[in-house]
Amino acid sequence: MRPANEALIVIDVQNDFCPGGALAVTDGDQVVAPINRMMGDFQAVILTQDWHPADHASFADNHPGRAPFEMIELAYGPQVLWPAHCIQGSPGAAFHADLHTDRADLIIRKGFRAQIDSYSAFFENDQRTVTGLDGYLRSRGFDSLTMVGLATDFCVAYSAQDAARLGYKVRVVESACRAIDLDGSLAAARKAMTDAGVELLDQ
Ligand code: VGL
Ligand code: ZN
Repeated sequence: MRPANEALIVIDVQNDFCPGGALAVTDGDQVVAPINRMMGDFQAVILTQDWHPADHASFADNHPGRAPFEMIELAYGPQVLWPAHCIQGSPGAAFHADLHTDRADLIIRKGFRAQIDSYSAFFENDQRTVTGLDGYLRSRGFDSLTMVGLATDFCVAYSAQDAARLGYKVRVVESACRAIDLDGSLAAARKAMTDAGVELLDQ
């Protein structure tokens, strides 16, 4: 068992990011078994859940004439347009059925404001709006975080970098993550995480 200052943060292991989902990550479902095993080693488990309203500004459908994976400019800067995914209350937004969600102390939802996307579990994409996770973790005394889940190069990478900037010791276990890998985004995310002081581990 790992010490009491360490928490496992499980990012977005939801149906829409798994094979057959609206924004399927290749082999996304392969993270479930290793994550379930890792849960047994940690005293605290926190899940994040991407949770968008249907009119979310990150959905290509809400920008006539635009297609998924194009870039647009929103009030806070550049934003990738995604296929509609993880719509609040939909089956795609539910956790993968085999994920041991009963182990979670906290489920934190993100991306619920129509005008702001939120890759990170700490700050939305405007880099100012907080989710509240930092306060929760600090008040429970966690200073060391292990991150796993989907997708390596978006929500995991943004969460890991924000956590490192906030002063946490951060590890990402890559064997329990899978990437979208859009135009080299995985290589860029790995470099950005390493530069931010995040430790990348195989297992
Ligand atoms: C994610 C794109 C859009 C993720 C969420 O979980 O990595 N990526 N929404
Ligand atoms: Zn999303």
